Amino acid sequence: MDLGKKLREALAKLTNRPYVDENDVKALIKDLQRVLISSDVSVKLVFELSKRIEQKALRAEKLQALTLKEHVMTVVYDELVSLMGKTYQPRLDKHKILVCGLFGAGKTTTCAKIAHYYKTKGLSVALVAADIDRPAAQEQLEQLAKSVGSAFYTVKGEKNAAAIVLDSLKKIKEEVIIVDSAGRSAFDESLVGELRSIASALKPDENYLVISGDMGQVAGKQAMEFNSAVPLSGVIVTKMDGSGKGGGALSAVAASGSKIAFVGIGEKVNDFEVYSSEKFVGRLLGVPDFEGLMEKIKEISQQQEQDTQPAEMDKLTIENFYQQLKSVKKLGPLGNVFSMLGAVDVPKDMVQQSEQKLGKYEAMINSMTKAEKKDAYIIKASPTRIARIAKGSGVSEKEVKEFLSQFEKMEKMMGKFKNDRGFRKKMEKMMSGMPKDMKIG
Ligand SMILES: Nc1nc2c(ncn2[C@@H]2O[C@H](COP(=O)(O)OP(=O)(O)OP(=O)(O)O)[C@@H](O)[C@H]2O)c(=O)[nH]1
Ligand SMILES: [Mg+2]
Repeated sequence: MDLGKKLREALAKLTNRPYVDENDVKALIKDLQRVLISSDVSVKLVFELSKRIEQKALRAEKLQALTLKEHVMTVVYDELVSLMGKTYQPRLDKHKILVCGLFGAGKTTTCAKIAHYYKTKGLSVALVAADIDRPAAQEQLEQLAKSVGSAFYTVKGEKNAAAIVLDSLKKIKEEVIIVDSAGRSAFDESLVGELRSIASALKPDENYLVISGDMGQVAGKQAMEFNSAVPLSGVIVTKMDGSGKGGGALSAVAASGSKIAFVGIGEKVNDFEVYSSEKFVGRLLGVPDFEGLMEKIKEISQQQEQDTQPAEMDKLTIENFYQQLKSVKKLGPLGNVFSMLGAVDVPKDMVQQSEQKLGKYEAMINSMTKAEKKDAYIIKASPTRIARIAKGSGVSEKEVKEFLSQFEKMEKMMGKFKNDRGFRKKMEKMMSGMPKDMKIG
């Protein structure tokens, strides 16, 4: 999604820096504003969001163990999550659902998607075609019902939607009942009248409004209009796969006070998800489990603060490099770590190569003696040591040499930070340099 790429680029500017200060945070906020407004998030919401980010990021107490950078990332994440609404919990018992919306929003497709969702949860499902405007609409739903394996009900030729519902209710034995209704080109009295009469026949437990994500912030106004006519229990935002305005639609619906229940992310029946703002924002930022990752970073840095006496870090040795290597591994798949560190959209094969490389580093280090781990130069000076380590770790001698020269580079980088600003900051610098340094040259 476009919004995601732009957001990741904006955050990368921040995360690529070894340290961040107030100006960096302000620049980030400007970038965020531009990105969000271009995705049709309302200016008012963006303005409120930036004010809160600025306040929290620069003024509020940050958690002890977090650097300013991590703190800012967390604040941005939290604020985006609350901008994009809450996480929905669909009921999993016997119930009746009414699906409404304007022309072409994706109602009929969505009915089939909901049916499929409940089938996979082990419930029996009935689809009811109450779109009386076009015979083709009933056939479309009938086909879809077949493909998801759910029951199908309608009354062919009946021109009263409520009558179709009443007739179907008499026959239906299934646990979840989903009623598809007719759209209109605009929200008007005739639509309201029809929906009210369907609702009084069906007495729905859930009333979902379907809105296409490409409506952008207009989705908020539409949700309010429908909600005042037939109280909604949630909004389903479709076509999130194809729209650069999906973020605008979600934030506007959330701001209108409606819940976002599900999102449609494609044309197929399983291109459908229960809505989770955490998941949505995590994906936008390229870190699916953002909270988990932050949590781990925090734990590791706390641990390291306890473990490391600054004196030990005056010199980088293979031994303490190995400790750091292990810390990086604890953060989880490298792809996630890269995006956290601001290496935006690193190609998959490069992530894989780096994973392999880390694995090889580890094997090589495991084949080194204690003395070698303390002083890498004794390896460099001795072809027999190089040969032994290569053999012991199953890599080529060339790879051992490459590792040593890589190590030397890192050592130099560390030297620049001699006048200690704390171990964690050094490590951070090293880690943010890592994706580049690990390119296989
Ligand atoms: N890419 C994408 N296409 C979707 C999604 N949901 C629905 N569509 C497509 O949107 C078009 C309209 O979908 P329908 O389900 O027929 O919409 P509707 O609201 O029932 O339309 P009317 O009954 O004519 O008002 C179809 O081509 C669907 O395949 C989605 O989440 N992603
Ligand atoms: Mg339809």
